[in-house]
Amino acid sequence: MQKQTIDAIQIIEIPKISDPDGRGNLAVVEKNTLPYEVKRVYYLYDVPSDASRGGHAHIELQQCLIALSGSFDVLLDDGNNRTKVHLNKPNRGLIIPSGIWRELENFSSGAVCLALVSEVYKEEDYIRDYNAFVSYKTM
Ligand code: T46
Repeated sequence: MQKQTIDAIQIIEIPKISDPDGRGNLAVVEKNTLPYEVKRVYYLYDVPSDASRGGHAHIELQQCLIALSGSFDVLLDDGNNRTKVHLNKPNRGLIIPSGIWRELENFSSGAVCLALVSEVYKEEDYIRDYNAFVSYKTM
C-alpha cells in the first residue's frame, strides 16, 4: 500500500513451547499467527558481515522476518521516517507491510534470516530504486 507508514510495522512474539524435560524449545507459526496467508518461504544464510540484502520495497507483498540463528539489523523507511530493528531471537518476528523500504545489514556469523511471505515471487512487485520509491509514496 502506497500510504503505509513505519507505524504499521509489528514485532510479534512467536508462540514457543518449552520442553519440560530440557529438550529445548519449539516455536510454531500457524494459520493465525500472521495477518496474511503464507505463500512462500525463503531464507538468507552465509551472508558476509559487510554485505547488505534488500534495498527495495514491495508494492503488495507483506512479510515476516525471523532471525532463526544469529542476528542482523533491518532498516525500515516509509519515505518520511526511518527506523532500525535488531533481530536476534528465533521466536521474534518482524512483520513488514507492503510499501516499506527495507535494508538488511550487520549480519552476525552464522545468521539465518527466515522470510514468511504473502506472495509468490514476482519481480514486478519490487521497487528497487530509492528515488522511484519516494515518488511512489508521494503519488
Ligand atoms: C526481501 C529480502 C529480505 C527468486 O528467484 N525467488 C525468490 O523467491 C527470491 C526472494 C529471489 N529470487 C531471485 C531474484 C534475484 O535474482 O534471487 C535473486 C536475489 O534476490 P534479491 O536481490 O531480491 O535478494 P535480497 O536478499 O536482496 O531480497 C530478498 C527478497 O527478494 C526480498 O523480498 O524483502 O530478501
